[in-house]
Amino acid sequence: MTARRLCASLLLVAAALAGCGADSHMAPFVPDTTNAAPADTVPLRVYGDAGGRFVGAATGTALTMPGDSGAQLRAILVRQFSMLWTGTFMKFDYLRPSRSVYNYTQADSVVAFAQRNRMVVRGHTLVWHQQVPAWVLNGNYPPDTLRAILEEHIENVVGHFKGKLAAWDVVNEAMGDDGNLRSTVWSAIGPDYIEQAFRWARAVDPAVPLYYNDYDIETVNAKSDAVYGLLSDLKTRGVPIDGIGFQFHYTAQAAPSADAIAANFARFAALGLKIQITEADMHVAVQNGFASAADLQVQARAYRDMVNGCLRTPNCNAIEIEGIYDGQAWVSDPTQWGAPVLYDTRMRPKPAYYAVQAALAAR
Ligand code: 9MR
Repeated sequence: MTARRLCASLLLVAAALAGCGADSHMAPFVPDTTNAAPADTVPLRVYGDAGGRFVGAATGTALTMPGDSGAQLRAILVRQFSMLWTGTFMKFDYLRPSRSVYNYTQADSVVAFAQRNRMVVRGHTLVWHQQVPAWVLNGNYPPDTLRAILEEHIENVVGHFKGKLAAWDVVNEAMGDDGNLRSTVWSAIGPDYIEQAFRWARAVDPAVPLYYNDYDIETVNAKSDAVYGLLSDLKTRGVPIDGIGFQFHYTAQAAPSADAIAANFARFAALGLKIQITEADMHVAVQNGFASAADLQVQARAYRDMVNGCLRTPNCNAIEIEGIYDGQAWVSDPTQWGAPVLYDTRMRPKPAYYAVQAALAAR
């Protein structure tokens, strides 16, 4: 057992050993993951639980992957994480092959898996400009009918999962990259479609926390200013919004500092919003599928800073990664970028894993 792992184990049984966590936090990231197995480490969810924060992952196809690989992936998922993200299974086109058909099979199996394993589920997402089915896009519906379609969707879906989710991403990526609201199929309903979506969701489930979720808003910038203005207005007018999700899709080299994250989070927290990190991935350059050891250290620091940004924000209650292992994670351009999450293609913990673990332990 390395000094670091001994230290982590001691933390599990004696959280009072505060200096132990601090040492882990200050030490350089351990690069020797070659022989490490997930069972050697204190699970991330243990540290998350101790700090009152969920640590989550996107399931991908982990629940159905066959053979030893599938079993290993599910073992990592259950052991390390306390929150699941359903990826595509709760998106509009997936749930609604036609106006009259609701297909809950896959999403229900993720929720059941989570319940069996003492995990919570983030619902994602009710209103998004992508993955809108052709029957909506090409339906040439007048605004009132489109409004009715969205309202009945939210009623049915939120009702189906009532009492079973820890969060709903009610509206996803409504803000354009230029800081103006996107023009989408849903904007034809009228400028109030965002607030109505929150109201319709709240009417069906009074308890589930309702989130706005977006990317490129993790630090103070023109887009986050615009989202701040939007959510500030919603809060002022009593629209039932509980939180904001920050996606955290970055190339590791360009990822923000903990200070920059915490400063931005603070202003949203001051609106009374809960905060979650919802889809984190930190891409690094890859050649023939491999990242350099130096880049994996940069990536580890980027993850550390992200976790610390959350830990410095009392309202930040979840850190979720968009994938479990590098063999199955979303990558914007796989020819140049990759290796974005905490476990490598052979399901071994990477420096980024240890960085997240150390940061959570040192909270
Ligand atoms: O990571 C998700 C990937 O598994 C899905 O195939 C893809 C299409 O459903 O969506 C990815 O998630 C997106 C998320 O829903 C919204 N933010 C951007 C994410 C990456 O495109």
